[in-house]
Amino acid sequence: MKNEGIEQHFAAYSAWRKGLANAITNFQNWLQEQKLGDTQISQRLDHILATLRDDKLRIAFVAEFARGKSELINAIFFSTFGQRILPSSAGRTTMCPTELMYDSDLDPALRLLPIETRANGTTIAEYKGFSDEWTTIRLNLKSPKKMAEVLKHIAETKAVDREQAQALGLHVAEDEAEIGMRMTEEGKVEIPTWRYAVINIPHPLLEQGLVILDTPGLNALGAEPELTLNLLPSAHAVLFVLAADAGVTKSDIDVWRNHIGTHKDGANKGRLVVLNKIDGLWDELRDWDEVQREIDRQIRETAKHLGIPEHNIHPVSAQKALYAKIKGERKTLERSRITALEDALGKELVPAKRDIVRENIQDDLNEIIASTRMLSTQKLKGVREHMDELAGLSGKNMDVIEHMMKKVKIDKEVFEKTLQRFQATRSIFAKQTNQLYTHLNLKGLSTVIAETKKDMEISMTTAGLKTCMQKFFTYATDTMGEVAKQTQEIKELMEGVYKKFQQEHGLAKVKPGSFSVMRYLREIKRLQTKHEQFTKSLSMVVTEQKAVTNKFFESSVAKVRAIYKMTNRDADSWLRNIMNPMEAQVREHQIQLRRRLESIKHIHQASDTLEDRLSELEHIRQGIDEQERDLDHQVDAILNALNNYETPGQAAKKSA
Ligand SMILES: Nc1nc2c(ncn2[C@@H]2O[C@H](COP(=O)(O)OP(=O)(O)OP(=O)(O)O)[C@@H](O)[C@H]2O)c(=O)[nH]1
Ligand SMILES: [Mg+2]
Repeated sequence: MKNEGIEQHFAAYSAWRKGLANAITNFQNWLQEQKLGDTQISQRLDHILATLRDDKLRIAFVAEFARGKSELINAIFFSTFGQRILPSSAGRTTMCPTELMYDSDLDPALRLLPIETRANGTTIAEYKGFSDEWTTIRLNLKSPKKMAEVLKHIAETKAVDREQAQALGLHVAEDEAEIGMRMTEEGKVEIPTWRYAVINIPHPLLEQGLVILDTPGLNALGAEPELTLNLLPSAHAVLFVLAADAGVTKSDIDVWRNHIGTHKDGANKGRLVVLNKIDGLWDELRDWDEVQREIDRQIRETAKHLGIPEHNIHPVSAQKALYAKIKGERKTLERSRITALEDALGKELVPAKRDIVRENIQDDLNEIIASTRMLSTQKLKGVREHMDELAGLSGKNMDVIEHMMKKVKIDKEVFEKTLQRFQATRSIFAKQTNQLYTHLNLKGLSTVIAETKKDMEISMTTAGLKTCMQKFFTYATDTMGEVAKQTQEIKELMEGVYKKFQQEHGLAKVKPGSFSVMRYLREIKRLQTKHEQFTKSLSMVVTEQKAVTNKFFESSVAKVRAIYKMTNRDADSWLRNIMNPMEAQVREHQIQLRRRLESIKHIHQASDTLEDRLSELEHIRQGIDEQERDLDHQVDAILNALNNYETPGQAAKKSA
């Protein structure tokens, strides 16, 4: 039995991506045929195509232990294996965050990152680039039984000394009520053997870019800050799982508050609450309606506890759903109510993701289209003016023609002077650009990071640590302020140049776009807030200082570095875009001036008749007209592909 809910949404999304990629490829080919594009535009289109191709969609399962996260993943995605694939059992099972994805360049395998890698402050993301650090175990796709056996490694733990656990930045719980690693009877501490697991496994949805993240319960959630600070916030959907038999406990509320959270501003998109294990309420002695009323009552309670609308809570039985899918029992499948959850997931996840992708490429596409349009408009204008000029010469004597020739020559000279000044501006532009990159220098950032680390290591008090961390965030925020100032200066400089070309030489109006640092600032602010919450929740004793320092570097510092990298990249493309349309226009204007001068010269020397020249120009004009019509078609095709989207429901209605 297939999980039609999500698969259909995903298929619609894939079709959209494919349609858009086709339209863009056609456009790219057409530009080349028409000799309209340049390498700049071609590279940008390649970049858009790569975005569409490598697009990942992340969905995370989060809850206290034993609520049935792993079972739910088995039921929704992996029933086709005919058995339970991810380990799922009573008590704590999944011990490390587990990512399920598919990369066809790699063998199907389970890759495990040892817990000891936590000691040196290197992030999981960084380790992903070093395959030697991981233990890799091949998966035998022909035998689901053997596969399930291999995947049991995810549940492995080991007993170590208290000092060892603390050196890894793991908090040891002193009693049952406290969050942290448990003590064994022998006075040792039980810790996960692995820090992170990646399962590379072929599956229709994973092949299309879906990435599933299974997480361990509360203890391990808090232990890996990268998870809470980066992986969960960047997930396109998060499923929070509760169990009907446990109700909403204090630790459930903790997970909800600290790791998923309710945003007052309605930014709860893609956050779904699942009430699992409703089969516990099925009772042969009660009639079905009564069972439903009991489920409804639990939903009401849960909604009240979490402060969310009732319709956001999805009651299911993961276990019965898995069973029903494997055995093909339609009745049980219906009762498990899994299909409704899958549909809701598809509806939440896919359109939200599509919007993100669309937003990311829309501006770029629009700019490319606009600059292509502008160039062809300018060409047309040039030819028309040229034709008018020549038509005006009809029946005029040699003096007039000579006068005209002089005038065009002067035009050309003035333009060349402006060009020279433009070249001079380029050196100012280069200087300002250098300044911009100095602010964003990664080496400079590394120095600040090293200083912060040193300060934190010698800091004796909690307040001292906090000051160091604050200082670091202030540095990052200030940098963005400088970047904003510098880019504004560059923009003003270019605006001046543009205006000159426009006023003196009739070039098309180009308005250089601004560079906004808003999103980087917001991201830094978000990290800072998250981190402050995180440090507040810690009862800081001296032994934990190293852990706090490590956590800070693993998560926030690594992320700030990533923000710098992103800003650098975005600044690169902004700078290119600010120069590019101007340069294309200047080139075109130069060609036109040369052509005008040439025409008049020929007529003056009587080596060409006016009629010949005019009919030649008419021919050129028709060519541009045709090109513009083609361009309209190309643009229509792209915009249609970009904006038209058929949800599975609409598609079904149409074919009915
Ligand atoms: N009755 C019933 N039991 C379920 C259901 N879903 C899961 N379980 C059981 O609940 C226990 C915990 O399930 P897991 O899938 O391991 O839970 P988890 O949330 O992944 O837990 P951790 O990996 O420890 O964080 C297992 O014994 C499952 O068989 C369900 O829908 N109904
Ligand atoms: Mg689990």
